[in-house]
Amino acid sequence: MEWKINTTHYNSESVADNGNRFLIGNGYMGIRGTLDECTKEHLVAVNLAGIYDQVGKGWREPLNAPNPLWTVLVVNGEPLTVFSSNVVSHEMTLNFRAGIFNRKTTWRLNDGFVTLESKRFASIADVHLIGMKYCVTSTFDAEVEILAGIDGDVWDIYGPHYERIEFGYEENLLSSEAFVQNKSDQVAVLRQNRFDERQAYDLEVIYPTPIQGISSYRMNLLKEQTLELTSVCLVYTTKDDPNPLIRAKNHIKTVNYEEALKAHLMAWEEIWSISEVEISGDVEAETAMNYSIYHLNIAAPRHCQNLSIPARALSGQTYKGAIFWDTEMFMLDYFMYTQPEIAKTLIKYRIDTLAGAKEKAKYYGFEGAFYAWESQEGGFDACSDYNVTDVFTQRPVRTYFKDKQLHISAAVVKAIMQYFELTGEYEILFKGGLETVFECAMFYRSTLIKPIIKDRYEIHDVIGPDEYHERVNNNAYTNYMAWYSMKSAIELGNLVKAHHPETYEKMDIDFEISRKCRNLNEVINQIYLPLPNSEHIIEQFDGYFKLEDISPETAKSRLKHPKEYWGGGNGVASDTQVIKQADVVTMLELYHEIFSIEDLKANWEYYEPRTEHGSSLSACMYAMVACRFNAPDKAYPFFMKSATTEIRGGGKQWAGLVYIGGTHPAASGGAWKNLIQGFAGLKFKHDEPVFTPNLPSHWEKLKFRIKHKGNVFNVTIEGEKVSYSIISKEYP
Ligand code: IFM
Repeated sequence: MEWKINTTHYNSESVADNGNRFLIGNGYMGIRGTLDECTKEHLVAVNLAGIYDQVGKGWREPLNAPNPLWTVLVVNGEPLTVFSSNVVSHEMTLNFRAGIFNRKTTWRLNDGFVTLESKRFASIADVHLIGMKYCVTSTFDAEVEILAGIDGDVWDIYGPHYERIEFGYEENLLSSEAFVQNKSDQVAVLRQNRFDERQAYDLEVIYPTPIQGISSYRMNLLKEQTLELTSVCLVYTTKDDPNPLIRAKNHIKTVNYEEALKAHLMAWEEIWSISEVEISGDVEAETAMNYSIYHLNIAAPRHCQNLSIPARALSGQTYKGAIFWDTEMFMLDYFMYTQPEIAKTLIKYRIDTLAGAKEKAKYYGFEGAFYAWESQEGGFDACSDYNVTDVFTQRPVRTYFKDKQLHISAAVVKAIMQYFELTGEYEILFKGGLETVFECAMFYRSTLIKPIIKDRYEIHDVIGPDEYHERVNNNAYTNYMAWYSMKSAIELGNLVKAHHPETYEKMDIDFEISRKCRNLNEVINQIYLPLPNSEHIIEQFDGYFKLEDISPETAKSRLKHPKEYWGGGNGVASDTQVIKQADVVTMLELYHEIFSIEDLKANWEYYEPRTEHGSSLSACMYAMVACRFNAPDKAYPFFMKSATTEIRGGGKQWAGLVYIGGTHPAASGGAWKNLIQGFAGLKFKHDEPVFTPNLPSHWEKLKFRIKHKGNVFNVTIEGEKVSYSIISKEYP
């Protein structure tokens, strides 16, 4: 397969989309796939992980750093950009095996041709570092000027976030220090420019003024010679060091472009040595899947131990750079089975934001921990009470995602349980994991109500994964997840107590909470868990079957405006059985072992035609469940929909004037789940992998690796034949 994507033309309509498709990154930052000469109009962004700001009443969003890659070429006084009318050819490529973005553009001038080739990488080995090489060749003797600087005119959705930016220079080192409005946060960016000294260019340098971070390099370039500029750039923030500029300046003394590139390539090879998948007989699926894995890795935090992956990864400020259930439910498995240390970091983020979740529970009158629907630093819930704007009145619409998606805490429980089950590592439980599970269980306990006329506990007034139906009672997904969370608290508490009684006693867990958790047995046996009816169908929530039964196409035909919101009070889906995304089907995937094949199939067949798949999280759950009832060819189109989400691009980029595009790491993670847990049917039993292969009929062979308790398993599946070997025991 080709480890490259490319485009050979430039047009303004694809700028937003290409920014995502050609994204590079390293978990610390994401750099949108825009060209050297582009500015904020082209949605240039160096998007930073885990550092946020709010301006006035705008949405709180992550910071974009000043852009240290801004470079413009001027030849014989004429600026040459991709927008110039004399472009003869243009190509933009992403090598996603190496995490390298390239561009090559040729212009025709009066005296001949000029070609610019540049490449850049966001080092995955040293996450503060960006490397760039910029080469110019001309077919005639030319006077060349290169403007190379740090662009402080930063693109924001709800900014501007910086009250001022101070620029500086020392020889070939440019610096900028951006000060966040009314806060002590700062972002420091350095750019060190070096020209290849083997060439004689008569270099004249005009250094920048303190209000502008651009150097100008003028030189005479002889025909057929190549001018080569390498830039090493660094980004630090006050999250890394109270004085990020000094830290960056110390760091830059130790780096060199070629060595940095080598380390970056080696780090990517290490990632691929565990992550690469081979699908013989389906090059489209193989390419899309590896490209999806690339996207998961450029978003994965490697530089710290308690950060998570936002719903739009590091592709920009969309969705407020916030963490949703997407991480635990869709992305975690990939990391669990390939780089468990990253899975631990994602979970640690939730453990470390427990205080925020407890505060939220209290605010809404519950006990325990109610995690943020859109979580930022400290567990702050960035979700607005008015997350949608009415297209007709332009007024904000009251939405209930933040207050009613109770299922979010259960995703955290599931992640901790899964991590513990697969690693057997008690340490994470001792260091906050058990307390987090207890607090989530307490939360669900406090959401239970017992109607006087019924002898069971119910959960009312919620939103399930299908966000089009708000404030419903007994959403099957939510009830099962609440039950699971409480059951997990009992089991985990008992386990820790039995195996580590002394540590358990010493743990700083509220005595009353641990007592209540141990006594949850009675409660969980009385929680209402909706069961399949005589036709094997589980009702999504109380009264769902009585709603108007129309198809998503009919709902769509009722729209009076293409961008109208389908859910909420007046939505075209709200009073119908049309759902936004997999809901009952997601629950069935999680608990497929307790349901029959008939149940799985019947619900799939009932709900799929009623699902709009309006979320990129939907298709992979349908693919999973189809594999569970042994219908891989039915699963295949849904798998492909998830796997090709990023490579295909497209999708909605704008809502009115607000940019809503970005990458979809949950779809990538979901596609990986389909491949490994769906088609290959992987499960671990007593530390041994067990497979129930269900490959699509046109696949000849599937090969992949997984890591479990330090062992790396090399797996090959051909038809029903599975073979695997343990190729290394890397970790103790
Ligand atoms: O978490 C999802 C949600 O389920 C549907 N809307 C988008 C969110 C972020 O991906």
